[in-house]
Amino acid sequence: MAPLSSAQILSGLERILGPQGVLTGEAGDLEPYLTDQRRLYHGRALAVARPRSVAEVTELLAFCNAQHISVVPQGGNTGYCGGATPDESGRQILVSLSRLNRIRQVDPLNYSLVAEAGCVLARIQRAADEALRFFPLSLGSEGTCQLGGNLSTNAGGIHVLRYGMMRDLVLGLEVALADGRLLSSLGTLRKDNTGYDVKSLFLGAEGTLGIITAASLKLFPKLRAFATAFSAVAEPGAAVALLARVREASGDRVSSFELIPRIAVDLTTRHIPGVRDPLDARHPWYVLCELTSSRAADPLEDLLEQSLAGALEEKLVLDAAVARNERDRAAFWKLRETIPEAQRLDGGSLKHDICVPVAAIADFIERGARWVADNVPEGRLVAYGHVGDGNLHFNLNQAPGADRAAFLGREGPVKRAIHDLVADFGGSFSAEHGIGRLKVEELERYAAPVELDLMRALKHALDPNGILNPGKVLRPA
Ligand code: FAD
Ligand code: 2HG
Ligand code: ZN
Repeated sequence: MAPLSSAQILSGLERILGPQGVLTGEAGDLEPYLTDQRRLYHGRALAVARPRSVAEVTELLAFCNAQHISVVPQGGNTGYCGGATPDESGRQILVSLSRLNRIRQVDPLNYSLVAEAGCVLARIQRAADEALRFFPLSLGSEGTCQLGGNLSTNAGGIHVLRYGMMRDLVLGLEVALADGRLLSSLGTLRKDNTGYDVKSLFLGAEGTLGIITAASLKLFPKLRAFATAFSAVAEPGAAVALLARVREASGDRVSSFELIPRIAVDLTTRHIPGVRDPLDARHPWYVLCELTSSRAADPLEDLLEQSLAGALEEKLVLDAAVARNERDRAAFWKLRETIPEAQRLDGGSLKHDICVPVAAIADFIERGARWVADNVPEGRLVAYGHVGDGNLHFNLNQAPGADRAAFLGREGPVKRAIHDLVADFGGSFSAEHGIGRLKVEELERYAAPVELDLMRALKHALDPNGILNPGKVLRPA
């Protein structure tokens, strides 16, 4: 079969999607789609396809599969691993799901919501809230990232401790397969043990096994009571001990527990307008802890204050500020959520999204920090994140006065040392951001051979022509 010319491919796309559904770059309109959010990759694409219906997605895939044309799905393009960026060939079709963005159903009695892949996460949260329900996935990028991207990266964020990751919030999926068939499994059942859990294959698959078009999601009771504290601790071990204590004392109402180092307070207060240090004195580490409940009258503030008072007495906590109103609470969260932006504004950074058992966090940070101090004089450690899940963003920022290119040039050996240390702890080199293009080699290094064989077999079974996001997660066969 002779390959189609570019003009033939474009006319095939226009036939399926209509002229409005295909961008070709003549007006420079492809640019925002071609660079990943961390600016690690810049790709090219023959066209951006913008389907508006599920039928358009399946037809598009049937066409691309028959013609052996690669497709790269893209949601909000906020991913951290270059998964949504096309390669440099200029032959791939980028499939933007942004126009497939209806909320199909909100069912408060069933505690479920059905939405299409292109829905922005914040819109799903709002729709749940309007129905007096709560959708727990929450990320710094929630105003931009889309459901399809959240599902395909199995996103984590700040509520995993209580509600789990994206995978845990899914009841059903609708997926367009490589050959154009539709897997329609959008049920909202809580129990369904009928054979293999096929839908789970697509969660965290980063667009390499199918294009997700919609999902049915779990909802929870709307949250009506909050207690939030910003506490100083001497070292990460104290944070972990505090978490265990507050979980017990509060009847397990902790929904977020984030570790923040002093350097992150310095970076955010310096670079982000309106961010202030909530405490008077400087301390080495902080914890942002939030308790929540669906009962407005739950005495969460009392529970939190009692726990903190005991911890202060025992010097487990050195100082603490409790949010007295929604403004305080928003200010604490702003400090936490803008750490990535402050890091970016401060210069080059090397990022490691790692996970170790919660109980091993302190030991890991101590060994990792020592290695960084001894081996990377041009970098400074900025280790923060979802400590309640054992997930740290063990990042390094360029030290003041260091040469950006020289610092970024250390990426390979730094990554190797940190990920090897993570492996020593039985941890994960990718806790919540996925593999994309960035971590293909890491997966090959750290995954068990049997696991890699199974992944390759699944990829071949579901995408025999290798058209779905090739080169992401797995090296092309
Ligand atoms: P994209 O970047 O567009 O795509 C991500 C991957 O999914 C790509 O491989 C793409 O091909 C694939 N994909 C997209 N849509 C589909 C679809 N419909 N079907 C099949 N494949 C698809 N992540 C966390 O987990 N936790 C955090 O706390 C967090 N905080 C962040 C904070 C900031 C400021 C930023 C910028 C990012 C953060 N992220 C976080 C990373 C990112 O927001 C998440 O990975 C998010 O889930 C990506 O969604 P997206 O729509 O932007 O996906
Ligand atoms: C967060 O938790 C995100 O803020 C981004 O996952 C982490 O930039 C990072 O390393
Ligand atoms: Zn994170």
